[in-house]
Amino acid sequence: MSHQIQNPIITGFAPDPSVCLIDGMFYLVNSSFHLFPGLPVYMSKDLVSWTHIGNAINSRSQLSLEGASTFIAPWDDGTAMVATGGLYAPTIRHHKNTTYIICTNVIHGPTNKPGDEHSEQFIVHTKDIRSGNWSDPICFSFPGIDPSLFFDDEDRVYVQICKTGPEFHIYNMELDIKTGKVLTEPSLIWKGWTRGYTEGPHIYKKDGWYYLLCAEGGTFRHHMLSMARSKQLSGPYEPYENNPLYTSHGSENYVQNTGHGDLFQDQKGHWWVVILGCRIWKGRSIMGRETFVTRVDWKENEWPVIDSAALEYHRGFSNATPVEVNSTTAWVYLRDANIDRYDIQKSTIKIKADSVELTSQNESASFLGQRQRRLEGTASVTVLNPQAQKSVRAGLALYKDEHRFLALMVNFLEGIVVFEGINRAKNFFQTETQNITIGDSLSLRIDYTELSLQLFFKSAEEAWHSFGAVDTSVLTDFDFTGPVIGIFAIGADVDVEFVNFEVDTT
Ligand code: 6LW
Repeated sequence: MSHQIQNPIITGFAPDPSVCLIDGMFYLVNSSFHLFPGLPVYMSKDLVSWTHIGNAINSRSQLSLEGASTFIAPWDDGTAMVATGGLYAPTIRHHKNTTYIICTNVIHGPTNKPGDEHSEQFIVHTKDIRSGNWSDPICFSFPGIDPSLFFDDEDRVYVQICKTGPEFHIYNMELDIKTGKVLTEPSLIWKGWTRGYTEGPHIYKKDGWYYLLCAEGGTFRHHMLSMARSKQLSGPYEPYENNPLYTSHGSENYVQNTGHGDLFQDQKGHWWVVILGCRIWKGRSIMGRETFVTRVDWKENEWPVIDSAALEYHRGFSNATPVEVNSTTAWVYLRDANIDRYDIQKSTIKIKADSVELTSQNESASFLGQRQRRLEGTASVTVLNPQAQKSVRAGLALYKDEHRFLALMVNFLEGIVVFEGINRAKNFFQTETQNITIGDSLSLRIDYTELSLQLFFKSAEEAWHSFGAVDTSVLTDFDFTGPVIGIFAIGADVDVEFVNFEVDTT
């Protein structure tokens, strides 16, 4: 199987992957932060072609993403980390006809500053993962992120989790999975190998050993996978003498920041790992954190060996194809969007505008998007003139969060097209305006490559006018999310009609 692998297997905004095998099919889940629906679930029979089959958080009643705002934490070297709240690293496991996803909702507090956040741990489950129907969350408290589930031979369930705060160490506790009651005092099982940001724990039982896989070093340049093992679930865990198990740190590889991963077996019992990584070229990483897979050689009583070849290819070598999406699973909204304000038909989408701006931290702007899946492509849409004598700005945006987006929009009442680019983490603010011939519609287009975005607009019957270009480095940061391309409507309470919204056309 491995020679067919084209990495990344899930392109664009696909961090913190976790996989399980159910009846011969692989199912994979990623973090989704501030996007609703949350926790996208992908399916594959061969690890090569993947389909986005649904989202484990798909009903407004399951949980609130109101705290999924983003803060910017400046670093000493003048750069900054951009941290978005919401749905962090999930783990998917299948046990006795039920599939479980355990995850953390990170809720940023009113000041939206580092330290003013708390975590809610939750588990959702389904007996039929293909149906897309998931339970309401079963919640429990623990000040941490990246929970994982381990079912032992007697059907007892243990959670491994990274305790946040100053620590970032791995704790273990027994849980009643039906009620969310924590049955044992959480106990520290591993501080990690480098003792810096030990997170993303998963336990695997093999040859009488409990192997504990972790991510370390933080999710950026120093990211890595490390491992420890013990004869008992509760420890003590002895670190692997050749840690890290894998890192791209220090290499010149195209795929960098590799870490946070999950080991799994295929139908024949061969081992694999899914791992997070970023494609970085000329200092730009336009897709954010994505999901890669590679073979693992794991001999009896030994430590796993990660086959790095599939992760260490040159730019342009891999023909990674975007996941297949269907018309219902691909759409995303921001946080607690009121989805009654959107009417999605085949080629026409109506969005009710309101006053919430794209810069809003907790409320949800009227925005409907899809994850950017291709490194190069075109996004376009035609906005129909609402004819109401009310001020509305409507258009196309490449959006990462409330501090970072590039928006191309039309205001028919004022007869202008406006480009607004913002990245507060880089002190980048750009606004440009041009007059248009007011007609029944205006078309907007963004052509993107790894290096730049070219902006265009046109009135009906006219040719495309260039509205300049933006360097993609503007939206490359030390961040958690990835690019979403969407349409939005801001202003008076008016229905805005969009025709032929397309993303990633080539
Ligand atoms: C996640 C942590 C990480 O919780 O980044 O890459 C954090 N690893 O494990 C946010 O996705």
